[in-house]
Amino acid sequence: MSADDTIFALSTGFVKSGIGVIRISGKGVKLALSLVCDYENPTPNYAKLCSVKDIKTGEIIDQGLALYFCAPKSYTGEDVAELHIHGSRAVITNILETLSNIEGLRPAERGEFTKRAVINGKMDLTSAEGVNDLINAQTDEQRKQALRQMSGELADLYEGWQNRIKRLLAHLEAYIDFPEEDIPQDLETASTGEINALLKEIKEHLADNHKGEILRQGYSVAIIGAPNAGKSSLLNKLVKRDAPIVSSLAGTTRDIIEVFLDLDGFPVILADTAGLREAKDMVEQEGIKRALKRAASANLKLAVFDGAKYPEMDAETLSLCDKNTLKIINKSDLIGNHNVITKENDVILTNSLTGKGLDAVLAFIKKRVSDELSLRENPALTQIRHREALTECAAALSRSLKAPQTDLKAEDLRLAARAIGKITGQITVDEVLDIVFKEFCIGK
Ligand SMILES: Nc1nc2c(ncn2[C@@H]2O[C@H](COP(=O)(O)OP(=O)(O)OP(=O)(O)O)[C@@H](O)[C@H]2O)c(=O)[nH]1
Ligand SMILES: [Mg+2]
Repeated sequence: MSADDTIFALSTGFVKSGIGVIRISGKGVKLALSLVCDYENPTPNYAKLCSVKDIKTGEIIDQGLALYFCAPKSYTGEDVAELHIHGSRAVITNILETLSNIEGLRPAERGEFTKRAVINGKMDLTSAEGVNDLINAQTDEQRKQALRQMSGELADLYEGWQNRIKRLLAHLEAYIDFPEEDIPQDLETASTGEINALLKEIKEHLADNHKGEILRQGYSVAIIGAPNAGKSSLLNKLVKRDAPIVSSLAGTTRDIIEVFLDLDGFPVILADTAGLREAKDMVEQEGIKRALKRAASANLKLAVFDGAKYPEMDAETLSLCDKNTLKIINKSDLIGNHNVITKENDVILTNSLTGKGLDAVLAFIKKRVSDELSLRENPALTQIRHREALTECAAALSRSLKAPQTDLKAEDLRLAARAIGKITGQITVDEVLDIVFKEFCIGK
């Protein structure tokens, strides 16, 4: 597998569709166009109607448009061609097969087009991640975040910090070259001030409650409570379909049942869980273990209590309630004459048979999610690897403040700049590239 190979792949989905796009990138693009489409000396950025043929038999497979982009003015920075053909399995399979018969051409790996774009300096690594997030965006807020990242907002922020560190380093290095000279006091003070300013900005960026990562992965809401409280009924009513089974038997739900919701553009993963109790049955015990685990990792818990038992409230469920919990008393039709104190947003009464009270539950979730995840001026970090590298950068900056000698201070600043380089891809460790691009689809 070499970076010199010419790669090709279907860039659109492998489903029956009006048009399918096959992309080719590398030195062999012109050869491929001449062999497969009889298209010699292709004109850059121009679409030409061609017959696409099997290079072995000469049989015409399909007719379509061939586009040519001349290096370096292409997505990958190499010569690129796109064949816009009919999106049938037969056409696509035949064309991919005939391309693989051309010497020097091979099928692309996951994300290999974008990886080449990064290697050829067309985009940085965070923008490449933005491309992948944009492809995977299910909601509008995810799309906006991905687009900002793809357009380079995160790269600009990080490169800005890196340039400031490099500037400090340059000043220090000037003095290291003249070891007999002490660093003048004003340079020392200025560099301490700038390092503290950088540290403040980086720490603020890190202390974002994982907003960008949650928006990317989905906001997790767990429905918990005693058996038969009506958790599954509540979920079904909230998502307006029959997802989990509902029954009057206590202990119906065992596994975690997840349903994806797009709430005003925010991605929410709503999870129904097994009812909490002392279970004897092994399967139920496992289900409860999973329920507790999900409750612990969820961004928000909906604690459902059985209104038929009110004012008694399940003790185990109560013990799991914290500031990230909305208490719901379900079966409000069976509460009777008890006067429930609902105070503002503290408790919501619902009836999962009629749907009464569920608008208030949805409104509560929407407000929480949008308060927690709304994008601000600065782009949010979206990947754990950004967090790790920035933490490393901040640690190096803190060390540099305490370093007893100029050369040690400079070394720490060098490490701080390097940590940021890992995020943007200036320091391309193969391992990092592999981690980033294995998440991509083939053809991108
Ligand atoms: N009267 C009344 N019955 C309800 C209400 N919500 C659910 N039920 C009934 O309560 C029973 C239990 O409902 P489920 O939704 O299966 O309860 P669950 O909490 O998921 O139970 P487990 O899966 O066993 O933990 C079913 O017979 C529902 O029809 C409600 O608001 N009012
Ligand atoms: Mg259930």
